[in-house]
Amino acid sequence: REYLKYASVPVLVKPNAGMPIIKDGRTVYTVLPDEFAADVTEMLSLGVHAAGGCCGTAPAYISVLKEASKNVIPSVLTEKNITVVSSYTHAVEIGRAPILIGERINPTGKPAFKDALRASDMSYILREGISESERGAHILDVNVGLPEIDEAKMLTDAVCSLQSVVDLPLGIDTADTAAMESALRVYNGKALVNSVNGKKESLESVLPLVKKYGGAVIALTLDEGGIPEKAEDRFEIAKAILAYAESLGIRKCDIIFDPLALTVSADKKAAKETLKAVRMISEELGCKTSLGVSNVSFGLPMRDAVNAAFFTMALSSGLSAAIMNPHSDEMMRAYYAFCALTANDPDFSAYISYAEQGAASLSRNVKAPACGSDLTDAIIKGLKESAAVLAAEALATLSPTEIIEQKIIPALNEVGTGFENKKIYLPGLLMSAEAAAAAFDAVKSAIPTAAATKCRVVLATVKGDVHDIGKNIVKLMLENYGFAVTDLGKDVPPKTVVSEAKRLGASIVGLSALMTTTVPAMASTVELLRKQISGIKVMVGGAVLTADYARSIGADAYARDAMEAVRKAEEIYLSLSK
Ligand code: B1M
Repeated sequence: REYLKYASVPVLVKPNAGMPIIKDGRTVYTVLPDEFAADVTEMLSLGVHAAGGCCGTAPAYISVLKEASKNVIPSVLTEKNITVVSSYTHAVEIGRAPILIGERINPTGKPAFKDALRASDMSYILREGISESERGAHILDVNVGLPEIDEAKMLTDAVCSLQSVVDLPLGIDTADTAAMESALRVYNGKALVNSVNGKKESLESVLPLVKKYGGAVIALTLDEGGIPEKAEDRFEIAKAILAYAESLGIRKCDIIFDPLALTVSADKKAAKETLKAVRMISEELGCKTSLGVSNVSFGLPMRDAVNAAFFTMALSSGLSAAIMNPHSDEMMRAYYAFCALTANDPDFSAYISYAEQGAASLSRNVKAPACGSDLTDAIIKGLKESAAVLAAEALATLSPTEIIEQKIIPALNEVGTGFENKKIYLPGLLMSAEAAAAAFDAVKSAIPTAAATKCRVVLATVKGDVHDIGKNIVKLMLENYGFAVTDLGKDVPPKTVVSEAKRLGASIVGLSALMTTTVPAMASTVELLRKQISGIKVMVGGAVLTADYARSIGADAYARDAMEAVRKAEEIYLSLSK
């Protein structure tokens, strides 16, 4: 129902035969053909345009579905005419409640940001993005233009990194169309393109990209003649841009006009003309509007006060979105008050929450709540460089093992829970894993290495499983206690474990598995080891394992954590030396 409400394109469904479950070591599906056909036929009746079957369905499912749905009349596709931009996981509609576009990822007038760009310091950009999102921005404008850097590369890297740690849609803000195209190619979702204007060159270079990659575009009402003084003339430029965009097949709802806020101290009528243009474009042209609000106050003291007043006036004139600084309390107050007064915040919950908790309350768009120490927080937020620096700093007060146990593992547990509860998605999980690995690398070097005087251990994460952070910690601890360790890596087939253990003459094989779905691969690896290497000792571990399960698959030892892995390996080593 939700998809159909918004989609102007055909909706196709291809469901599984239910959720998979593991039974006797095999993946099985519990929904039967009749039940499957009934559910999918209902979806077709609601307006889904085509359907099929994915995992767990067999030809019988499709035959029954075909028969059950034969009288459903295919629905007619309708144009929904809503302005939406989206990230990988979230859509933001422009044109209902006013939308805040965070302006802070922009080097203009910020020497520290410029230095960060010159040093390719992505953490700086990620921190800005996270903090804007914590302050309540709905979309993040991303501008990394600096003459002396490769803007296409920097913009593309910034978009890739930001969309992994923040789930807000991004505005791709550049005057360089090569950079724009490169960033649009990697963008996951429907971007806000910032911007096109009425000049022929801009129309002909930007709008084809919007058509090709999809997106909503901010269109500035200026052309070869500059910015017209009068609202009526800006309105004419808007009409011309719209006509050109429509001739390329871009939908009217995907053009958001920015009639340009000019500096009021230089021209006292500037604000009034802009507000008039906002009204004309929204009422007469029926299009959405946006403004870079803060331009209005250049040259004046107490700029935030002027900005906030102008922002409120623009919202009253029909403004749909503003590019603004979410860290400005005056702007945020104006925004929440406006929403409360115009029934855009019907139960006043956003207003009251802002009033009660201020900045702290506005973490709703961040992929995970802030928590614990800075290192823990950096890992949760997926800030790789910061995590490495903070881990190295933490060595001043904590031992490497304490950092791993008290900071890194709790952060990963928090991220894992967020992932399970669908508050964090896979890109976020990956960024956090990378940040954890960077922190781990930073503390690793502080652990003294011992000479390998004990027996050889071959370690592997089992086939089908790519989780190796825990196994890497186990490796480090075993080495630290004098074992000679060969790490076969992750996703290792049973045959490779056996052949390498044989080739290296290992006394102990250590296997790690983190998922219920890969535990059977651990059982088959143990089975093969038992068949092919007599006397080999097997130790297993990983979050999903239990001592009982370890026994049931014939392992010699189970270890809950890395320290226990060392103790169990020492017991085995002593028993072998006797
Ligand atoms: Co994924 N993941 N993950 N993941 N991931 C889990 C395991 C999960 C529990 C998250 C969740 O849903 N809550 C879930 C598994 C559910 C289940 O089966 N019960 C899950 C899933 C579903 C997935 C994917 C399928 C997601 C997807 O694609 N839709 C996918 C699977 C890919 C695959 O393997 N085929 C996936 C991918 C990933 C990343 C790549 C993003 C990343 C891994 C990066 C990497 O390892 N290089 C990742 C991460 C980071 C996690 C969580 C968040 C953290 C795992 C971790 O590193 N923990 C995890 C949730 C969680 O565990 N809280 C989760 C810290 C580590 C130190 O602990 O590994 O347990 P651990 O190791 C401990 C002990 O267990 C023990 O000692 C270690 C140190 O104390 N130990 C041993 C471990 N091995 C041992 C071996 C021994 C002895 C002790 O002897 C040899």
